[in-house]
Amino acid sequence: MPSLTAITGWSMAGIAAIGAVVAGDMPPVLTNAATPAPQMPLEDDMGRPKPLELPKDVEAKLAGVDPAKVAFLKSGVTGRYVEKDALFDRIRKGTAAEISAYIDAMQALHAQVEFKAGRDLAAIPLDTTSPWFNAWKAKRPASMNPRRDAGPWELTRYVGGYGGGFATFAGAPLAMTPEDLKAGKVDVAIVGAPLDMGSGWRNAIDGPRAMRMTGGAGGNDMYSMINPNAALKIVDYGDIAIDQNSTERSVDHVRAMVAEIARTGAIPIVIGGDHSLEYPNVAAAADVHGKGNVGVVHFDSHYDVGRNGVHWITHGSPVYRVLHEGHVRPQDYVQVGLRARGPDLETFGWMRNKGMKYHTMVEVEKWGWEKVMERALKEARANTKKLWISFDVDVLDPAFMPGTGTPVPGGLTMREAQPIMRRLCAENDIAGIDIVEVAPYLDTSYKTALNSNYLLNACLAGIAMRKKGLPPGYFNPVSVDHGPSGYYGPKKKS
Ligand SMILES: [Mn+2]
Repeated sequence: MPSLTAITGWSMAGIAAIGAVVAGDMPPVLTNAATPAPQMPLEDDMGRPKPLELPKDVEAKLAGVDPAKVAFLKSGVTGRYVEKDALFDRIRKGTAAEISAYIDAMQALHAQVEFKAGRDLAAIPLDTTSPWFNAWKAKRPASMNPRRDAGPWELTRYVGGYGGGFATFAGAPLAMTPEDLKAGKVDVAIVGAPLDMGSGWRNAIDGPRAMRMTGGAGGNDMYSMINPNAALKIVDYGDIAIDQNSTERSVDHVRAMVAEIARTGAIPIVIGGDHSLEYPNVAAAADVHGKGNVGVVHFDSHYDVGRNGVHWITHGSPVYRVLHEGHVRPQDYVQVGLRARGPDLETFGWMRNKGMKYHTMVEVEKWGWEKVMERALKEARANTKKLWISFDVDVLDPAFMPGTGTPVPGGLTMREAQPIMRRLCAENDIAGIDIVEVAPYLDTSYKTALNSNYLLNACLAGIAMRKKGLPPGYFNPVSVDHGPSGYYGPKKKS
């Protein structure tokens, strides 16, 4: 049994530390070790009911009430249904009969909410007699396909530009098997994963389709003057099969397919699909490169460390699953752009105590994007051998990214997102990338898919910059400045 301090989760020192942060005395570089974090309950107590202490006068008022009902109040489970001050007020003002009826009502409610064997489904049943049980993910054997040589093949008919054939990610040629990736010495395989059950507001199923149909992912990056399509061997690896009625059934196949790409030496870039994908994606990277060898930069307006949900995996809980299963060490997780309603103070404390790094829009508001970006880049470089970038497009402001299931105002601009993506890819050994929560039909314009493709282009340019050995923060001198007048001061060697 944990101590009471551990259960209530807060010490005075912890509250004082929060107070100092609120007062604005935070140094520009803050490490979790340097500022005391609030004391945290054990992981399994997160979000669970905590015992409720009754004030003396409330306890006195309950003197004649059935002790089992008083014990129910003290267990703290009523916290889900009524704030404690409202509960105390009701008891102070109520007659004995009213108080008794009030507690009866809460107990009746509680009996409906929690799982009850015999009444509730403990698992979602599947029809195991279906002749199609695994057909959705069963691959056709090579001997049933037309004969061809292994390697990527072009889907364009013409030599100039791209288009005129079939739409692919970044206008890249197609590959279908690991043998194609190996034969083509492929650097980057972009694959769709139209998973769409992990979010309450749908359409991420069309993310891959919209990004293939819209331009922006391929071609020259003016910042580096590198054309990733020329500098890298990029392919479109098709879509990964998804059971559209079950996230739980889909994630293991996604994990196997992402690992299949990574084992050939190609970098998998997964186009979602909802953010449940971060779990199988990062797990796949850890399968291939080893647990603890992969760090993650998680771009999102949401923290995605959801726990205690009914479903094993949703788009609100992939980070928790990755950490809980030990694929990534908490100190190797860097979150950027948080600004939604959660996490609450208790969960912030949990994240800090774990050693996770988070960069909220509050931090950006106080210190400016440039400083926060440099700090996140430094943490990404310091932490890991390999880096996975999980980019939930809702990290961007809805002005730039309206087509996403859970938009939150006050987000990043494209001018902030492109440089950090280019640099992360240029400065790290990339294990893989996902770009998720693109739900194009929630956007009456084409900018959601366009901006997502430009972010993909920034990643591809960054990967190409690293291949060419260009230094951190490199800009091409020709595109950065029109001539030798020295207007911006003495020229630096770049
Ligand atoms: Mn997310």
